[in-house]
Amino acid sequence: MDTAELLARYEQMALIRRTEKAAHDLFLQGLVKGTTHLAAGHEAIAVGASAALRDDDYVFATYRGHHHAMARGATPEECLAELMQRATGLCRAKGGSMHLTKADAFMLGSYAIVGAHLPMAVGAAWSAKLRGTGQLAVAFFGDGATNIGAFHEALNLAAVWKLPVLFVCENNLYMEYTPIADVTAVARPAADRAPAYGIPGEVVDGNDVVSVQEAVARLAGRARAGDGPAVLEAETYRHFGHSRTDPATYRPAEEVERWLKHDPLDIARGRLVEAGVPEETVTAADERVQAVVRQAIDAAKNAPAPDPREAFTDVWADGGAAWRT
Ligand SMILES: Cc1ncc(C[n+]2csc(CCOP(=O)(O)OP(=O)(O)O)c2C)c(N)n1
Repeated sequence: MDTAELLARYEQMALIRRTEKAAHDLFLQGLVKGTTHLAAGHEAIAVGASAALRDDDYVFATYRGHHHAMARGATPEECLAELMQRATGLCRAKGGSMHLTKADAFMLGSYAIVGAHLPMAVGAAWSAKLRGTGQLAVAFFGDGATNIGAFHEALNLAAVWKLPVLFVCENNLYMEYTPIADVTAVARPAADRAPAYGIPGEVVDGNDVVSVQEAVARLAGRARAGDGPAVLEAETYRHFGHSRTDPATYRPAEEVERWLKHDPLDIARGRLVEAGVPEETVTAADERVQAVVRQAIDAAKNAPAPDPREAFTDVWADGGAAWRT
């Protein structure tokens, strides 16, 4: 990856980080209702993977999905406005934090039922294979999803039909509050299960955007060539608690400290400096990001609430005609 590309990845990760921080602050101000599952710490997985995909590849995420929506082109303003239930939100205030969706960029949603979207990604991959479009489907999910039946059903069918689908596990060591290691029979909850279905399972440093991009590019190339699905387990750590109300006191202090030192932004910044990019160039990227997010916060705060007459638009594929009659 050349330095211009790496700088672009850094800037996109920094944009996600700042937007997540803004979401956190806006929640504390009472402007974001419901809850939020922030992806601060997970940025390199979304940014690295997205850079390795085609624009028309399908992406499916979990309720911890702000980073995936943004990696596929959603703006901080659209995301924050959605979290604040504004008419200008990404889903016109009908999705909220847990359901960010950008269908026009083939990002087919964020799902709150753990594991539920893995079979959907398999369906999208099956459709792409039948239509011969060369598209891939990628499902991003947490380590906890690997103990859900849908994970195993999805891997099995994807392998049987040799579908162009990637299963990317964001292993942040914890489910809600439970360490994944306490409830899983194998050390690598996603990668160690893949061989049982005859598909490759790899582990990657999920905080290193370069490693993630390279791994996804390789596995995507393989899947597109007709060699079938793969599992990629990306090791990472969340900077906040599971959701807004969780202070995450169950995590050992030394573990938190170790992972905070292995920050995706620091790693990318280190790579840039090592490659000879001046510190000021990186700082200028940080400043651009700050300005964009500041403007996004203002715009979202000033945006109107949705018109109640739009309550039933964009809800059914047929506009609701069948349901109403
Ligand atoms: C089928 C199902 N069971 C339980 C829950 C409640 N729940 C929400 S998030 C979560 C933890 C999932 O952890 P993981 O898959 O590791 O993802 P992370 O939150 O760490 O990103 C649980 C159990 C749910 N949403 N869906």
